[in-house]
Formats: sequence, structure tokens, C-alpha cells
Amino acid sequence: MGSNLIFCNAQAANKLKAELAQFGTPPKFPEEDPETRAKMEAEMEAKKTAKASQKSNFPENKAKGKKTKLVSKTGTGIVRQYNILKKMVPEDEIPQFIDPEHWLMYFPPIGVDHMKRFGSGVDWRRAFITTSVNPFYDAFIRWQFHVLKAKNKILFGKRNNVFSLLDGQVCADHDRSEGEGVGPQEYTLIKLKVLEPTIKPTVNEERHDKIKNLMISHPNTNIYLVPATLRPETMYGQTNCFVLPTGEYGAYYIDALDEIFVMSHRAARGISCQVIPTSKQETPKSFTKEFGKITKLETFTGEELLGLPLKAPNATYECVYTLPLLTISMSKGTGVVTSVPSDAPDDYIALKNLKEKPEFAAKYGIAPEMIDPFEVVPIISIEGYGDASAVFMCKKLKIKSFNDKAKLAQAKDETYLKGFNFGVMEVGAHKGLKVCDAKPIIKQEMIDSGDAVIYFEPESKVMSRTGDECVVAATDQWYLVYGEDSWSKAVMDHITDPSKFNAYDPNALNKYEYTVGWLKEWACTRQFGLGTYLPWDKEWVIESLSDSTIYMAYYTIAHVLQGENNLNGEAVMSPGKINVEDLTNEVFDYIFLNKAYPVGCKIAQETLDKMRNEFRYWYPMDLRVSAKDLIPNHLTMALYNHAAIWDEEPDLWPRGYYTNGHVLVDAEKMSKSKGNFLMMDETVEEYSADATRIACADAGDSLDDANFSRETADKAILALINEEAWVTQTLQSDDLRTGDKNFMDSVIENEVNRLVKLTADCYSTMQFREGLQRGWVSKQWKLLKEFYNIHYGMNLTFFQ
Ligand code: A2H
Repeated sequence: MGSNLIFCNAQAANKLKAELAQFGTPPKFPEEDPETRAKMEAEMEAKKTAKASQKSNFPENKAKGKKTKLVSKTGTGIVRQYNILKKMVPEDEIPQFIDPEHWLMYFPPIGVDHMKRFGSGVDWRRAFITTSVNPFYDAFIRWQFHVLKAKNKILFGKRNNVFSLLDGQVCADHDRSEGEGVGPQEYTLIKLKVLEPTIKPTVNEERHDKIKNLMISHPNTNIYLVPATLRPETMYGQTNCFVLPTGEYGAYYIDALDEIFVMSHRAARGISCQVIPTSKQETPKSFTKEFGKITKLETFTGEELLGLPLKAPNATYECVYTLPLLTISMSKGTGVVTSVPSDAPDDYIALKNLKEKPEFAAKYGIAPEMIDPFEVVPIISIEGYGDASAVFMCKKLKIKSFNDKAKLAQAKDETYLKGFNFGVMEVGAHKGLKVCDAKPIIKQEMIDSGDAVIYFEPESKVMSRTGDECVVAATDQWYLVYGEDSWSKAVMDHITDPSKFNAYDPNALNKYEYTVGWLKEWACTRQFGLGTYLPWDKEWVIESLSDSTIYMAYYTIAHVLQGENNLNGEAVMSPGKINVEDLTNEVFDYIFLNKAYPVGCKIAQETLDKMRNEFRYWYPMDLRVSAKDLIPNHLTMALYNHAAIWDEEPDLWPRGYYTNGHVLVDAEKMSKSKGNFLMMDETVEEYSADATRIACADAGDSLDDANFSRETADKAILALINEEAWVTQTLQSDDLRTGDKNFMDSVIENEVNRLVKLTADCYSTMQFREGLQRGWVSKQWKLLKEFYNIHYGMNLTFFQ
């Protein structure tokens, strides 16, 4: 019925700007040199493989896509904004695209032109661009957000984001030189209380002086070593804690808790930007008094922490000791690792080595009583793996030391995955519960009892373009509460009722259900980029997914507000002669929500009625067609927003979404180097609109990628020409019968009608390839052609 043209162009414009700033105009990219390119790709691949082997099997990490900036899926292409544009616009014009508005002016009219040449049935009076560039649309979005706020669907508060302390702002993808697509990863920090050292160190007698002095100077403040873990439910099995002897640690004062945490400086920096979540009503407390600042009370080497006695929460042992581990990374977590040898292969091998190599322990001044009494504590049983899966796997794979890296990685992955999905708790208050169910409960219990806190850091290293290593910071945000129970339930009930919603494909429906279960809070504003200003807080701009959720309702009135050839909404061209200032919230309430005609309204009631009637005529939308990658965001969010704005009229919610895959050309991803890159206008030029449409219809009807075959398009040209010649010839023929139809005519007529109906049925269920078979290439049609020249009238029907 209409078309809107959205471009997430601010990000692309910024990327281009950064590329030109870094590599000149026209840019000379380092990867253009084959040697440098090969090196860069090898590095990226190596990183990817290392990461995949570390994390691939982790249940929580499974869904996250790992994007590499340089190497595209094929492993050969290098993705640069400049090169993408080069495929579409003259090269000397590319620098103009560093201005996001230029994209808005440049591409939409071209898109309209190409679609017209393709012969698509679009009512162009209803076409528009989004964002504040179009003042009419801007007013519509202000109204939408006003309604959402009135219904308590938008809240304000602290949310976690990847952040650069140096830049003092959220570090979005295009602001990063490393770590595109990387988000926050949650760890639980377990508080292991430092006890008064009683066993005298056998090496470096002053080893514990600093910590002892700290205890004396802070007699009423608990000091904790705070290891980061992904498995808080395993704390029953702790036997010791590990630090890196050469690592640098600090004692940091946590204002909010009046406690001292011993951890790496890197972790302290992150914590100083984060908050301690509290119950929903209260505002969360920051860990430290001042954002980004933390008081360091003491510095230690890991060596100075070895042999410290600790009280580990939930552990069966009353007291455990700090031991050395040489494989600790100081750029992960807190640089402190708590050891659970029953379920962590690394921990098992480390403890075993210490036990079996007394000289290694002695070198680090670790007394036998800190190691020998500590046996593996079985805490989780997994069918086929026994009650200490790490021990089982290390024995099975014959892992002797940390040198068996690949096997250790395999053991880690397998125990983690199997433990999470099939493990059963054997100890503690939740004995008998499956690990996947017990984990969140135990984690929350430890937080509530003050034995643990949550800490976030980027999933992998993120560097800002300014050269700063990013942290995760909780910053103020406006966010949509998509996780609200009644809201998500309303959407879930709607999509799972086949009489209300058609997803056309059970796989697509599964994806909607998954997304509704997963979408919780959505930060809907930014402090940069194009967009509508948040009406009640003009520091914020509404981001591009959130301002595009109910624009299908805008199509219904766009022809009155804007009209044709007016994508940007120039007021002078408004067919309804509408001044943007007169588009008040009350006016939209009247049009869309059946509210009363506003007092003092400057727009005639007749005009508003026209819009209201149009909206009611078209809504609910029966079908929206989009791409499958928009299921997890745009399409599901559109459902939520319809459900909120028209909460009293569920009959107006979307009734069907059809989604397709990406377009391949000749079964391969489009690429200029492969010579299969097609633009719509070029395709129409080469094959004609009709043949292009036949090849599109034949490209495939499912969520899988659709394949546009150039051979099909080519053959279609010939077939269409033959068809035309045959029709013309037939109708001109003199020996066609007229008069009454005979029995055979009726048979043929019936067959024609049957095929027409079958074709129409296919079209109505979006099965275009199937429809094409029925209506164009099927055997029945070919047979009919053999029979056709029986009756003139029949032929006419047939051709029509
Ligand atoms: B896990 P991710 Cl029972 N260097 O906790 C090396 N390893 C570190 C670390 C560091 N700086 N910081 C944390 N870790 C470990 C428990 C556990 C863990 C069990 C089973 C598996 C397991 C007890 N140790 O992790 O994927 C911590 O050990 C399997 C990898 O790099 C933390 O969780 O984020 C885990 O690695 C974090 O691994």
C-alpha cells in the first residue's frame, strides 16, 4: 500500500567519516596490499578460532553472533563503508556521504524510481522518510512516545553499555577500533573473606605484611578476594583460590558496601562505573561515590597474596588458601579465580599439579597443609560423567598438564555444556534440582546474602578509536519495558493464536516466540545521530528501531499529510494543507484512538475524519512483508508497540508477517568481483520488468535465502515473446469456432478456472514460486494450449 524508506545511515556516515579521516580521500586501505591483507585475515581468523574454542559451547553465549570487522563470511572480503558505496554511487561523490542527511536526500528518490521501473504496485502518495528530517513524521513519533510514556511503557534509569571512560560516553560500534558487535558479559564476583594469616610463609617472610597492615588500619572493614565466575552454583565445591604470582592487584575501597575488594586494576576501573541492582522501586546504588573513580588503598603482587587463608561462601571447607596459577589472564574478570576442581578442568589440573609437584608449591612458599587436605568435593552429577565431571573428563582425555591445551579446551566445553543442561545438584539447599534451574536461584541467594555481586565487562576486548580500553558502565537511559509481564503476555497470546496472527512458517513463529521471551529492556534513545527528539527530554534522540514500529499506521494518512513526490514532508506540498504545528497529540488521538475532536483544533474536522476513516479502513494490517533478520527486533517490536498504543483494540494489531531470506544471485551472495552484483534498475534494463518479476517469483518461497537465477530471467524473456506471438497469432486466426460451447469447451473452461484458483491460492499464501508453476509453466497449461483453438470466446477467457 505504501513505502517507507528507512536508512540506518548515521552509523554508516560515521564509519565513512572515520575511514576517510584515517586512510585519506580516496582512501588507501592497508588490506589493499595483499601481504598485509593476508596477515590481517590470519590474525582475525586466529582470534576467532581461539575465542570459538573457549566459548562455543557455553549455553549463555551460544546465541551471540561473533562479528569480525575485517573478514566477511566468505573469509576473503573486507568490509569498508567506502567500498560498499563505490558499488552504488560515483566515486567522486562518496565524500558527501559523511553527512547522514545526504543519504536521506540521495537514495530514497532513486529507490522510488527503481521500484517504479520494476512495475511494483505502490501508492507513492504514501511514501515518506522517517526521522526529524520529515516534520510530519516527527510529529507522529512525538505522539507515539507521548502515548507510550502515559502508559508507563518507558522508564528512565541506569543500564549497562560498553563505555569509554576517556571519551566519557557510550562507545557504539562505529566508535570502536576493535570489538565491533561486542556487548556486556555478566560475571558473578564471589566474596572470599581474607582471614588473619596463621601459617608463616616459608619464602619471603614479609609477604603478608601489607595485607596485615591493611587489616589493622581498617579493623571494621572486611577485605575480600573477589574471583569472577560464570558458575556461581558450583561454589559448594571450592577448594582454594588462585592468583597470578606476577600479576598486579590492588585493594580497592567499595563505598556502597564499606568493604575492600582485592582485584586487578582493570576490574576496579570497570566496577567504578557500575551499580548494585536493588529492588525495582529503589534507585540502584553505585559501587563507588564518584563515577569512574575508585580509591586504591594498597597495591600487591600476586605473590604477596599467596598462602592467605580465606573464608569462601558456600564451601564445605571452613578455610581455603590462595594458591598460584600461571595461566590466569590479568585482562579477564578480576584476575582472581576461585577453584572448583570437581567441575572446572583447569582447576583440577592446577590442584593436581600442586599436589604432585611439591617442589613447585615450595617454590611459591605454599605449605603442604594448604594443599594436601583439600580433596575434590563432588557437587553435581551428570549422567555418564559421574559426580565430578572435570575429573572424569581429564582422566578420559588423559590430560596431564596445561600443555594439553586443545584437550583442556574440549574438556572445559564438554563439562560446561553437559553440566548446565544435564547436571543435577547433589548438595546444598537445591539438591535434586537441575543445574540450569538452580543456577539463577543460587546466584540470587548469594547476592541477597551479601556473598556475591554482579560485575560486567565487555565479552572481549573493545578499544575505542581514541585508544581507550572500554569498560561496561551503567549509564542513564530511557528504555522501553518490553519485559513487562502483561505487555509480553499480550503479544505472546496474540502471535500464538492462529485466528489472530499468521507467521506463514512455523520456523518464523518459533523465532517470534523466542524473541518475546528474550526481549526485556530496550534503550530507545541516544545522545547522537538522526531522529526525533524525545518530547519531554530534548537531550535525547529516539533511535532508529524505536521510531519505526507503528509507521504502518502512518501510511494510512501520509497521502493527506505529505502526498506524492514529497518524501521529506515539505509543508507547502501538503495535499491536506496541514501545518505541522497543528498536528498536536490530541489530533493524533482523534485520528488513531477515536478520541474527541480537540478543542481549538486548527485542522477541519472533515480532514481529520478523512484520516480517521482511512486508518480504520486499512487497519488492522493483514500482511507485512519483511526480511527474516528483522524478526528479533523490528517486527517483534512492531507487535509490542501496536499492543501498547491500541491496547484497548486488539483487533487492530498486525494479523500477519511474511518474512523471506536474503537474495542470492545464481546461488551465491552478490559480489562485484564475482560479477553477480545486480541493481534493480540494471536488472529491469537487461531482462525487462516482466522477466525480472518471473525470476523473482521463482526465487523461492521460504525463510531460506532466495535465489535469483539469471538464466531463469533470460529464459523468461524468450517465453514471454513466444507467448505474445502465440496469443496474437491465435486471436488473428480465421478458423476459430464461434457459437455455442460444446462439452470439450466446458472441460477446458473448468480446467482454466481450476488453475486460476490454484494460482490465486498460492499467491494469497505468499507461495509465488508455486503460483508461477500453476499459472505459467505447468503441464496442464501446455496441454490446454494444444486444445485451445476450438472456440474464439474460450480463447479470450483463456488469455485474460
Ligand atoms: B569459572 P570466560 Cl566450576 N583467567 O568459575 C583465567 N580464568 C579465569 C579468569 C582469569 N582472569 N577469571 C575467571 N576465570 C575462569 C568456576 C568454573 C568456571 C567452573 C567451571 C567452568 C568455569 C570455578 N573456577 O569456567 O569464558 C573462571 O572459572 C570455564 C571457562 O573466559 C570463570 O568461571 O569468561 C571462567 O574462567 C570465565 O571464563
